[in-house]
Amino acid sequence: MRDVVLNILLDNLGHFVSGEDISRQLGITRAAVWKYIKLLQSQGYPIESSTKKGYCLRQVPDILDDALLLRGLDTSVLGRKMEIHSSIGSTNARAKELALNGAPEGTVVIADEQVQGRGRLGRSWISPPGKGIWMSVVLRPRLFPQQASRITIMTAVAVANALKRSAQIEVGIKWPNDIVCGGKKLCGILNEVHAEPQVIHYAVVGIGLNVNFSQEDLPDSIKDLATSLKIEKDKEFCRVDIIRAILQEMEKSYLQRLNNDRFTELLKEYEAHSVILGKRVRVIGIGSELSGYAEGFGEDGSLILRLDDGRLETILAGDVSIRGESSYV
Ligand code: BT5
Repeated sequence: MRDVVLNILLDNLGHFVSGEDISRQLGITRAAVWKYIKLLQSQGYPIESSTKKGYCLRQVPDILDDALLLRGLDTSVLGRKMEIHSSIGSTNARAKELALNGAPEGTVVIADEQVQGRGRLGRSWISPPGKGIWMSVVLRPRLFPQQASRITIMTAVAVANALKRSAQIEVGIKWPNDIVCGGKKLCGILNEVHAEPQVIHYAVVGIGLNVNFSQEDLPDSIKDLATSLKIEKDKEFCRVDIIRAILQEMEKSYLQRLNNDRFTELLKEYEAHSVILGKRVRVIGIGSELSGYAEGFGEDGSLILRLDDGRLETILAGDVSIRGESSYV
């Protein structure tokens, strides 16, 4: 009932609806309507009430609420089952737990805050409340384990397209798992796969996207390398709009472009966004480092590197980091 009241207010955003209209539509008393209005107000919805005119939702607040998220979400798989937490250790850890227990493909876990947000190789991901999108999606792709990097590629392209559509921002992709803007890291992707030699049981793809951090909000450890939508566009964004766009873009690619010939098309889009293609880069692995020109990307999501002696080396995404010759990109 609370969600229905919210939806009526959203349908009339910026306008008053009388308590009587709402009570008639829902078949509940005006006192009951008032109870839901008070509940919504206490949850952060800026609802104005007037004895004469009724109730008016002034604007859509930046609240992670499934009723808001599901409004206009036209996916058939991704986000059809959703868990939203105000605070959690890591959404990837939670999504893996759900996947192991048989959660359906497309299950999404979102948190306002992560207290143990994770990057790759045990690195940590800074995820304070209200500042970003910390989200994980359970997938059950029909891919061979050695093609698992395709999931990261698909997700990076989806995030880039979604940001263009919902935040009017052009971003670049830094292989294997970063989305960058102005040479700084805006978003990181963590793709964790549970597989046997021939089959992927599930993949959990985590997206950490900095949204409403101002420069002063960034902790010292990342202030020189990270950016946010707010820093880049000089305004705050409503996270649900961006989450919705990401899920829609991801689903399109996931269902149509991951397995078949159309992956080549996806790879072309990925290359068009790449900030390292044709550039000289350093590939830093565990205990090793290689330099060369980023010449292209393979069908399995690998990086093809032209070494100084002319040989081509194929680098799997796994556990490597990329740096420009003297900087992050
Ligand atoms: C990544 O790792 O870039 C993957 C990050 C994935 C985070 C999401 S949030 C939802 C889901 N749940 C999780 O627990 N994780 C996923 P990596 O390439 O290893 O980069 C990690 C490095 O990025 C750190 O060592 C820092 O230097 C930097 N970093 C940490 N927090 C950051 C932030 N908020 N913005 C930009 N850079 C950050």
